[in-house]
Amino acid sequence: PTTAVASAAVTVSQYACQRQTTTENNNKIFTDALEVLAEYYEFKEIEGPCLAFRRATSVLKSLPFVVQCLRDLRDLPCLGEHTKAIMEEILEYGRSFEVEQTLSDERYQTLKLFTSVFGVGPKTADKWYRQGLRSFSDVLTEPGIHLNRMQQTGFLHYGDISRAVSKAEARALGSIIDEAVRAITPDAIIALTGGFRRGKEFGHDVDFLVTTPELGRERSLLPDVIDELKKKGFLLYCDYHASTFDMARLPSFSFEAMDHFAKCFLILRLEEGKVEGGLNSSEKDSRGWRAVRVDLVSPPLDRYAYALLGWTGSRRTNEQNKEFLAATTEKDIFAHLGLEYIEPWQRNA
Ligand code: DCP
Ligand code: MG
Repeated sequence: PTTAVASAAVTVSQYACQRQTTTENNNKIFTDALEVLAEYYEFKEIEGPCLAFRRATSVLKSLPFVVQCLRDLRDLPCLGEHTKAIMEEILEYGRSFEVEQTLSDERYQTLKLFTSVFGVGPKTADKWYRQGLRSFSDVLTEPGIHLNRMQQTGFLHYGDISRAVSKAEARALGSIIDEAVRAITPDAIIALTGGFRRGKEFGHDVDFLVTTPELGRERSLLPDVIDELKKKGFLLYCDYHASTFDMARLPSFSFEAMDHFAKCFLILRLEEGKVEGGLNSSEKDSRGWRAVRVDLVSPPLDRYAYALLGWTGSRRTNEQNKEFLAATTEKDIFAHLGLEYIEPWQRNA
C-alpha cells in the first residue's frame, strides 16, 4: 500500500486555496455521504449546514491518507460535530443512518431528479414538487407548466447531457472549438479550463476560454464563433451573454469580475468519428453522435489571468477569493491573504 498514514505533522489549512487537492480522493466513502447532506440542506435553502458539510468535504478530499479512526480528525479544520458524528457512524457501521434516510426522502429524491435537467434550478424544482409533481412525465403532461427554451432543450437532450463527458470527447471538442475560433481570428488564444484543466477524467461539460491579443476585439468574438459553429452544423443550443464588464465600477483585483465577461452556454453535436476510442455512451445507439454541454468565456486579454483562475475553479478553491471580496474589515483582507495585519500607522512606506 502506498497511501500515506495520518501523521501528526500534517497541518491542513482552513482555506481551500491554500490546500493542495488532487483529483485523487482517499476518503470518498465519507465525502459521498457528506455531499448528500450538503445537497439536502441546499434544497432546503438552509445555508449554514450546507456550507459546513461542503467545507468538511473539501478538507477530506485534500487528505493524503484514508481516515481510519476519529483520532485522524483531531487536528483538521472545518469539521463540525455533526460531520464528525456522521463520520463516526460510517467508521463503525460502514454507513450512516441519517444519509440513508436522506437518500430515501421523497422531496430530496424529486429535487435531485428535477435539478438534473439543464435549465432547472432548485427554485423551479421545488415549485414543481409543491405542485405535486414527482416525475418527468408528471412535469411534461401537467397542463399549466411552461418550460422555457433552456428547459425544453434540457428535456430534449436529457440522456446525452446527463451522461459524463470523457477526456477524449473534451479533446475532440477542443479541436472543433479551435477550428471555429481560428476561422474567425487566426491569432486567437484558446485555453481549456474547468475540471478538465484540473486533471479530471470526466466532466459535466467542457469549458474553454477564448480571446484575442487585440483589446476590444473580443467583444465580437463569441457571436462570430457561434455563427461559425452554426454554419458547420455543430450548434444545437446557444445561450449567449454579452459582457457586462465595467472597468469603472469593478475593482481591478476582482474575481467577481469573472461573472461579467462575455460567455455562452452551448450544446454541441459531437460526431462519433471525431472522438478517439468512440463516444462515451452507455447503450450502443445508432445515431453516431451525442449532444455535449460546452461553455465558452471571452475576457479581454488584460483580464485573462483572472478569468483563467476563476474558470478553472474549483468552486471551493474560488471560495476564499469570493470571501476576500466579501471582507468587511481590513483585518479580514489581510487574514484572507495570509498576511500579518499591520495597523494604518504602520503603513507609511
Ligand atoms: N465557477 C464558479 N462559480 C460558479 C460557476 C463556475 O466559481 N457559479 C467556476 C468554478 C468552476 C468553473 O467555473 O470550477 C467551471 O464550472 P463548471 O460548472 O463547469 O465546473 P467544473 O468544470 O469544475 O466541473 P464539471 O466537471 O462538473 O464541469
Ligand atoms: Mg466544467
